[in-house]
Amino acid sequence: PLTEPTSPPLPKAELHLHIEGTLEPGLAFELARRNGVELPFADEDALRAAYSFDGLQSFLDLYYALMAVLRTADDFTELADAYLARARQQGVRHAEIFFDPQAHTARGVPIGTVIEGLSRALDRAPETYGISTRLILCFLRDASAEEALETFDSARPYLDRITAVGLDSAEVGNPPSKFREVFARARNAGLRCVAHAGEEGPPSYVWEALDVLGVDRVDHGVRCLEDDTLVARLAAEQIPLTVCPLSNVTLRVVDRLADHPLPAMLDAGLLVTVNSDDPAYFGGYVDDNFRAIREDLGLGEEQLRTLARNSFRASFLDAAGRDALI
Ligand code: ES4
Ligand code: ZN
Repeated sequence: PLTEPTSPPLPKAELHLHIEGTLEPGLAFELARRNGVELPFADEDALRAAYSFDGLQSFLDLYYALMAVLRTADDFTELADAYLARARQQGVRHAEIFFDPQAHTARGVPIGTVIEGLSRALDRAPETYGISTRLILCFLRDASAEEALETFDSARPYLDRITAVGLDSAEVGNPPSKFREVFARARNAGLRCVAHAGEEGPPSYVWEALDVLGVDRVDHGVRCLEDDTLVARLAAEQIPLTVCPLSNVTLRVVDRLADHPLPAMLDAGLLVTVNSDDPAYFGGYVDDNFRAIREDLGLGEEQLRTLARNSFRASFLDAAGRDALI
């Protein structure tokens, strides 16, 4: 046959997913209308035409502009529900979901509105979609360390719904060490820690994420390959890396998917997972990433199964929860 027989997507966990990055143009315009927010685009097609990025910052500019339409708890519930419905179709059984409270509080939306709204969708996700979830509160690394501390303190009433803290936004010039104190505070409160590092930033940022922040996982981390000692450390300790292939192509971390270092990372013995990052912006959800790497990197079924199994191993589920899903 000319086409592969279609098989159901592999069951998997998604560990690197910004909920604000799942805002599709259709929902953005619907919420804009409902909330009386003026968007600087005439229609959905004009918005889609703006989805052309030359690096992380050009994407972030649009990402923060579009989330102006998210105002009420219901908006966040709808956003998360739309993601979960699509995730189920992509084989997702467990999702550890980032959110950026500072991107909302800066616009006058209280952190409680964000967390309550998201929680309403996540709480019913096991029954509605067969997906278990965790929430990861991310600090914006291009804001001050002081603001991150204030954000963490404002989240204290909600910590029973937060599994981990993370670090995202503009990487270069904002090393992990800037956030030593807030990560120490989060760990003292019993939270796990992750951080974006080695996406656009150098290997030294991955070292800092490990040694200064004490992260349990590294988000992206693809630039670790520039430092053999770092690769050896990540492999020896089996520290998970949440890699996002279509994101890396869209944001020009790699020139073409065929050049992506994922196969080299697997060969180096790294605990790699495949994720979608900001799927509304980067051309696909998580199984779309799996299908793209199968086609363009020539990965076989065995390697794809390893990547799916890794996603559960790298999750914050306990051993029993993991075993139930693998
Ligand atoms: C992000 Cl791809 C990426 N990198 C860093 N921060 C982010 N926030 C949302 N998507
Ligand atoms: Zn990300």
